[in-house]
Amino acid sequence: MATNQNAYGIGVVTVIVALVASSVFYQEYYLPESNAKPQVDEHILNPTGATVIDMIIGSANQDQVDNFVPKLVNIQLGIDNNVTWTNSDDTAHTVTPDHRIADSYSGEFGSLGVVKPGENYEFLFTESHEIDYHCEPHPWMTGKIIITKQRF
Ligand SMILES: [Cu+2]
Repeated sequence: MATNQNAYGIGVVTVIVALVASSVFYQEYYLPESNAKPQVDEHILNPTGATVIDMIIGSANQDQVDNFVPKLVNIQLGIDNNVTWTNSDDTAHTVTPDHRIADSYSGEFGSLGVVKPGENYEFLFTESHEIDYHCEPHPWMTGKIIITKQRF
């Protein structure tokens, strides 16, 4: 009888140890991979370079050809995916996507209000996107950015 109880006790302890071990494994190794919060590569969070798109003087004038300069920008994650729009004009502008777009790390893309003269709008892209955007008060001001993964 005593032997049977000991064997039973060892069985229970074994099950408990197995449960604790699998729970530790789950929390330490499994959860970080499956978490909904995006895990972004360090080199994407801290790219080597930066991209600047200038809203040049005279951008509010419909007859002026250039406004967002450069108008088309190709961006690679880990290189120049931190983008700043500078307003060098004497009029307030916006950076507004033609269609709503959100980066799963940085959130909704687009300036919340206007970017006043001398002010900036900055956004860190962490995923591939192709974005057509414009200025809300001056819809003839348009630009495009294409963000792609780095090719090794
Ligand atoms: Cu504008």
